[in-house]
Amino acid sequence: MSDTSIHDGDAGPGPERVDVLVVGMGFAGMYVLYCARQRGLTARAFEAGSDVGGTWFWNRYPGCRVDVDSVQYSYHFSGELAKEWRWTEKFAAQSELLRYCNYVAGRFDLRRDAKFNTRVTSAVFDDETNLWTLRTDKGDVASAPYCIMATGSLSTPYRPPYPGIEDFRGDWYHTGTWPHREVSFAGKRVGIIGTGSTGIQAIPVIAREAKHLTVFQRTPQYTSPARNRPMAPGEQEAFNARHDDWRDEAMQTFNAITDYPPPTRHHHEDTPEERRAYLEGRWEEGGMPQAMLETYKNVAVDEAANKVVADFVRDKIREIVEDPEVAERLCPPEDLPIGSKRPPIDTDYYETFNRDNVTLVDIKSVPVESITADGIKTGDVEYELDAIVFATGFDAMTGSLLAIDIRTGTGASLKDAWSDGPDTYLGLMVAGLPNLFMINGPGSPSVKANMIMAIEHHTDWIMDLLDHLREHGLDRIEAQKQAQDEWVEHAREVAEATLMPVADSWYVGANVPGKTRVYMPYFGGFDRYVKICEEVVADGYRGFR
Ligand code: N01
Repeated sequence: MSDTSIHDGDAGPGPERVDVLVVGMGFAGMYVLYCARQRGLTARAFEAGSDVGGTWFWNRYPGCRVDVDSVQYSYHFSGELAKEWRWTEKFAAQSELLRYCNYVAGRFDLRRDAKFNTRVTSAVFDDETNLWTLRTDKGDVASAPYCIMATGSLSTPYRPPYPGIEDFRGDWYHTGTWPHREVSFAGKRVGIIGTGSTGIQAIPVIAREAKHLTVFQRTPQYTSPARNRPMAPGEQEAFNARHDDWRDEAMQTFNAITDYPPPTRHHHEDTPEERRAYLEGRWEEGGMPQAMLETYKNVAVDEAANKVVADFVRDKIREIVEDPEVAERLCPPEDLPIGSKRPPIDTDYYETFNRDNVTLVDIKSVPVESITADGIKTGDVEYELDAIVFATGFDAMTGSLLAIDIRTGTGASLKDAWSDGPDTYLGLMVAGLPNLFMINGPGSPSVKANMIMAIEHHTDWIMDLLDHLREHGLDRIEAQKQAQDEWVEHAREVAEATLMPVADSWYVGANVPGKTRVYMPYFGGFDRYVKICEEVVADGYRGFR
């Protein structure tokens, strides 16, 4: 325990006592641990997986890769680290991202304060001692004045409860908990349910290996080419040379990503021919962020602008997919604005449906009825399969937090606080739960930004706050209910001014039956959010008690 720590550690038997408890050892938990140490705080992290990596530890499905440029989807707190690491592809594959996480953990000796293979089951705050106590499924008990939830936004897999899964004689997988061993689909008849970002990455890769792939699609998606490629000679060096400036620049953008110039024109300023030529150019260019959403001004808010881009993608589908019936089935419906579900980018997604060994099944009109011993049954048809892949997503943003019994000794609980939706103040704290912080919580830009930049911003902000408390002899901080209500209202207004909440997406919790429908991420922009957080501090931590 360093002499600058907030609380002295307890010697002797009993619960472990540190300054900061951390839940999760993905990108967020690792950075929290690093920062805590830098500030002279002792910390204990728990992680359910057997090692670091979070999302990149669990999601090992075929085709899994990031869709923010690798050089940007990296830690940026250390220029040294940036110089030491070399990405091999524009959009790194899962295995490379996991190697990076391992490198960072080793480089900063982060595993020392983490316990793996251990799931936190409860977090209880004692109002008298001001201590959070975590309990785990392995019997650990650890206490600290502060608890930081680095549990990830997409880390509780969701699988539809189709009857009969226990009868299935083949193998089945969820993409979010993919086995840590080679899975071979060679010579097999595979069925995949789900065509979100995950399915769209996995389908072309599985189709190349399997004897036959049947794709069960509920909602067709808009996707556009990633145009992934190896890093060019000197590209990493050029990025590193501007690393510090890049970071400043990224902080002033909507999604903490640079090098994708924002649109400069409205769609109605161009003739139909000019639009077509311009959108073709963007399609050829490929990449993120927001893919085709950032082509013309106001595509995210204006129905007419949105339709221009959505129609273009529908035309591309009809152009690429040879069978007109299959093409129509792949076209997203007119009432689904492009971008209202998270826009994926792909490699040969639509082209995959030209393969002889791929079948597309519409499960919106005829839903999956059951899993049988031999496959999947929809209506009168049974599809015989040797393996099933569930690419059915996550109980996003709230699932992992609500899986932990989070409460205070006086009866407040996260479950009650969020019974009508995940209200937070700035996505950082929840009124009634003192000294408990979230990284990338609902109500923060999180999934609408470069997640690593958002992680670093949240963590730095929290660490500065802990310094502030220590400097002022304070040991307790809580979000005020009124400030929280105002933030929730602001976030709601921002989202509802756009077309984003229209879709039945995981952003609004619509993928999980019974979940309250609320647009969970903050869609006001990362730059605006960072500014608001700065103003809150300048106003003496406005809205916190
Ligand atoms: O999950 P999803 P995901 N019956 O929820 C279908 C990030 N990510 O794992 O659209 C039948 O988007 C569902 O159908 P519908 C990224 O943020 C990033 O693909 O609800 N079908 C949909 O097709 C992403 O958005 C990267 O009608 C059901 C699919 O399953 C997030 O993770 C890569 C169903 C689920 O799509 C989640 O993506 C991958 C049911 N009961 C993921 N329930 C990169 O960085 C669900 N579906 C590149």
